[in-house]
Amino acid sequence: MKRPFPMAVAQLGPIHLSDTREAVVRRLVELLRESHSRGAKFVVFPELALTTFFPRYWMEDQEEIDRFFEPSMPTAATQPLFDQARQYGIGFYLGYAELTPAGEHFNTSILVDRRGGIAGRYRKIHLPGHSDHKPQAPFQHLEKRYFKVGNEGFNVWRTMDSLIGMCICNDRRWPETFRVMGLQGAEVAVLGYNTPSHNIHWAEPPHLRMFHHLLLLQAHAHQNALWLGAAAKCGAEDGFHMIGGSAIVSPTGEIAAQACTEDDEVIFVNCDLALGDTFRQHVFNFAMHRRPEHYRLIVDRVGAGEPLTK
Ligand code: CDV
Repeated sequence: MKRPFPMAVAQLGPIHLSDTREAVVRRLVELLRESHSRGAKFVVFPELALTTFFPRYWMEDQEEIDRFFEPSMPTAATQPLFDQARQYGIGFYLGYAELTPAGEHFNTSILVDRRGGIAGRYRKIHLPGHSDHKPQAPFQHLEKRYFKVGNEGFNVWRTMDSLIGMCICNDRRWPETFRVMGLQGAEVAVLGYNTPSHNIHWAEPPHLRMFHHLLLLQAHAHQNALWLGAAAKCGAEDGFHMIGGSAIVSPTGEIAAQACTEDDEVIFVNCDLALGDTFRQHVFNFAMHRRPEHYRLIVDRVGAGEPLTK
């Protein structure tokens, strides 16, 4: 029997330094309206969806840095998004920069249920980039400077008739992100990303950014038998270009929908969660086929200082 999970991914085009939160939220509400008109019951927005990708800028003044952070959620500026989503009966994933009451800074995402309640929170674990100033580089990637490493793990939430896991951007490059979700029975994994087209650390051919992005989504979705929704913020923000390629990937590993612009764009799939059940019962039946005790043998040999090569 089919188990429909109608999911939209709402890609964002550039957000410039001069754009206000209010203007950005109006764009998010418009994307929500289009998702609703296409039948979506859940929408995935990007990482740091309320501001420009500010880790590209070196800043020293903490007040200046904190202007990119949200001290609570919803804020006055984001309330219209929560209100409209509740009216439509749509849940969503939203990425933003979180400033806690204790003064900690995280790169965070939340799951908001169809009644407008916050059902889950994730704080980014795999922070990329550097913490020092690289004045010779064309731009900075200062996530290690502006954020603390997430301290709440990779969880899966039972909400909106599904089991949903969250991660953020660079987390999608690591197999353990999705395996930890898969081991908890995740049926859907969602993520937002800001992926600069150019690598400031080495002369990576630019086409590899999109190739690896899609390769990873497809492999993780299939190996963990889940639907995956990935939303980009993309295009040139004040001249700094980031890839698009927002996608919805099926547990078969196939791309069911993919954005074709670098602008605000909605893609939609009426995902059938039962398709994931099929893979979980057969090829990716973890209890039946996984042999962690054999991986343990290797870990023990490393611990005992034994050479691993024969
Ligand atoms: N925002 C990110 O986490 N970006 C990384 C870049 C730096 C490689 C990414 O994985 O897309």
